Amino acid sequence: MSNASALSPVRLKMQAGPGQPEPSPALEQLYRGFEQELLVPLWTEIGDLMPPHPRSKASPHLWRWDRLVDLASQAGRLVPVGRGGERRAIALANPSLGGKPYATPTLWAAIQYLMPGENAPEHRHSQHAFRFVVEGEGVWTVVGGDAVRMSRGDFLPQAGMNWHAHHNAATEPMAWIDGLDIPFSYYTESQFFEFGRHQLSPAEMTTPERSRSERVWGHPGLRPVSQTEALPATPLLAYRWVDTDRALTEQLALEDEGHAVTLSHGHAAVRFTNPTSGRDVLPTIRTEMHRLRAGGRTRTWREVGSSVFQVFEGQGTVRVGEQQWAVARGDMFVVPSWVPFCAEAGADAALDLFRFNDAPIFEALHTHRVQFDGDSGAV
Ligand code: 1HN
Repeated sequence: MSNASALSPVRLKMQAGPGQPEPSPALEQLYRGFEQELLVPLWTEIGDLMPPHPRSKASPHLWRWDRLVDLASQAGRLVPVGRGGERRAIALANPSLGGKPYATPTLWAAIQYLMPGENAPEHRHSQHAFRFVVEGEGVWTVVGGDAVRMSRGDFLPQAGMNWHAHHNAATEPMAWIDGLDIPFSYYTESQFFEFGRHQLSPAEMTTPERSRSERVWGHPGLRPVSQTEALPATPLLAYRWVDTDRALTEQLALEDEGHAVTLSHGHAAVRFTNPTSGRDVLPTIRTEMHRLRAGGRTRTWREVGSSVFQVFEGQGTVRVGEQQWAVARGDMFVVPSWVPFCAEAGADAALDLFRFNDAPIFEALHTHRVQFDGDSGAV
């Protein structure tokens, strides 16, 4: 028995406290019996298993863009990209998640770097993904044979099981960020991965201004009458900065004219959506662009699920729980589940924030909640 107990991963401690029995030799023996048979009584665990509200294991944390780019460019010189490693992608590891490459318990976030002329080989996987470009241009991502240009401010979703490769057709290196639901897929043991072809065809290596997907789907409010199905993920492979920027600019201009569609005063926001359904672009990931006027601020809120932000432009201050950071272009930070968040633009310039989160997962499970400061916490 002592041998089996020594090998058991279950470790139970007699504890004093409410709901706990009095320690005694008989209780000690009972607990060793539980350990041996791999049993865990609820009364020792309930506080951790069922807290009154989410208590994230993840920490608020900030990564500075200049450090990310500096290390990624060193990797560009030292580490080849090709079959096996697949991508020169360097993940943000939340300091409280055991050194795993997880920005949050559900989300992967990385900087990816491609040198001039380099190709990241074709593959596909069940994880849903997107790219967001905070600076630079010159890389085309080829999704299902459709070459899609990537430029500053563009958002490029890429749903699970689509073949994809990237190539840098320019003379400069390029960096961008990747977001994927890798940790969620990992915990739920739902991943599939396949290698693709070693080389794309010459037709796929072209560099068109507009992808086929944009020519079909990239017309506001218009869909081809032949395409009536509501797809689970967006078929539009690029959401261009010119459109996102105009939508935010118009919201703030309308506010000035007395027709407010802003989230709160001075805080415009848009969500990237699937044109076949009006829903989120990906089944597991929500993506948005927020703009605060110079001197403006968001309300303070918290919500179920975790977010990753990247500063697209401007300067300001963000607060995540007890942490407060002055932020600038490219900086990335994490807001864990149910931790209060607010942001404030600097006095002289607007602040644009790209954010992604896992809200579609919780909405599908009917467990998503948002609470604004001063509200009671409506579901
Ligand atoms: C992946 O395929 C990409 O295609 C980026 O750019 C990051 C991280 C893990 C697994 C696959 C990409 C990835 C990835």
